[in-house]
Amino acid sequence: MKEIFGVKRVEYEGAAGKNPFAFKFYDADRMIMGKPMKEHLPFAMAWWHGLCAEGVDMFGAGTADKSFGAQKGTMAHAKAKADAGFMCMQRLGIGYFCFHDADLAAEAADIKETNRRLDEITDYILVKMRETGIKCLWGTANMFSHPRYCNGAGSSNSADVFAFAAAQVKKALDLTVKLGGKGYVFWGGREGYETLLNTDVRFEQENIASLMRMAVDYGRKIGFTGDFYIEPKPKEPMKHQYDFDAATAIGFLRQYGLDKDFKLNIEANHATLAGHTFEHDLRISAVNGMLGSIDANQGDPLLGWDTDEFPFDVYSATMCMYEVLRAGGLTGGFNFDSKTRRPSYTYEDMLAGFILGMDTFALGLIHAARLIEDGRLDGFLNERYASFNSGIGRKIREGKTDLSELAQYAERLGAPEMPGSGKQERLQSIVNQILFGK
Ligand code: XUL
Ligand code: CO
Repeated sequence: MKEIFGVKRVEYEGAAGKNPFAFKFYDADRMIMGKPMKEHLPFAMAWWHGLCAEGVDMFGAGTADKSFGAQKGTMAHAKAKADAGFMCMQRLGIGYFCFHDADLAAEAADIKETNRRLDEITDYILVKMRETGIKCLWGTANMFSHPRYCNGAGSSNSADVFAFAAAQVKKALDLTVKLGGKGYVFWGGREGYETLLNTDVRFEQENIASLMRMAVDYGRKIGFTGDFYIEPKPKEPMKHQYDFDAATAIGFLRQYGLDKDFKLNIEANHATLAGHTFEHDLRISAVNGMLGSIDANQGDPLLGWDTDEFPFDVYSATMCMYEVLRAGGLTGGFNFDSKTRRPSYTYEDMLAGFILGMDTFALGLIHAARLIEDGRLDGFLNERYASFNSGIGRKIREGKTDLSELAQYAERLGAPEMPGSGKQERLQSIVNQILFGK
């Protein structure tokens, strides 16, 4: 394939550089807290947004040409996309990719032919993986675009649709194992409902869990040793989605005994749609031992939908990396489930989007490490809960007291003093100092 990006390799040129096709902050080998940046930040390209998304929106056709010189829907096109994808990842030094089955090759009229196409394209991709050393972060099945999934996949009212979804999951797992993927994702795009008037919620949730259980059983049988992930999202396309946020997904996984095999894939824009910050959902996942992987994008606070922008919010990236570092890193990676804006339709724009996102996360990592090394935030946290280190506080923590003893203690006390200022403004000022001080 001929060069489409017009640059051989995007290199690190430093913060003062003016070259638009150079990293300003992502310096792959720079050591941060004892590890090179590239190990802290295993970046992945999302096949769908990178190679398939043409900028279509509710009001207009695509603006970007993702034919890559081939006729769309053909196997030649599937291969041209793979060529372009590997070229893009190589230019940027991105080590992983993520895919839906439907991203790799066009769906055929029957599943046998679809699967044959998927076998052919993954053979092709495997060769490119061996040539380049690029790996697969995770795979998944698209069980939300086709009209058959209008009522969901695992949550469909139709047993035949459920069976078809199961067949897709089985194949997507085969492909994930074939490509050596580290994870397998369930994003329940249409696993939810529009109105309770036509919905049996318990029935649907049981069926989703049983599809996931079957996926675990099959995956383990064929040698998949990685993590399964739920990617929570509260709404869009459905009005109510069952995997609302991290806490809801964790409750679901525990209820159905899936928590040993599953972790979470947290997407920034999904967390904000749920009314949380990105870092909230990361923290909830981490404290429950379920922080697996990240879909790195950002939303727009002025818009109420999933805009999937390349991340440029350094403050949010810092808070994200603060959570990731404190959690000891990810077992997965940072998948750019991000796309360029509709008016940014050139291949150069595509490269620029990744450069922006990678630089943003590099800055986040640098700042988060400084926040940890600075120690003032942690110091404050230790101090804040210090009343639990001894005396009655310690007894509470160790479960060695009860309501009667605590009531006697309270009577002796008369009234507790104020609990101590939260000092939020001082802490926020520390963050700004770390971000912008020299
Ligand atoms: C949709 C979304 C998906 C998942 C994979 O909002 O994020 O692309 O990441 O199915
Ligand atoms: Co996503």
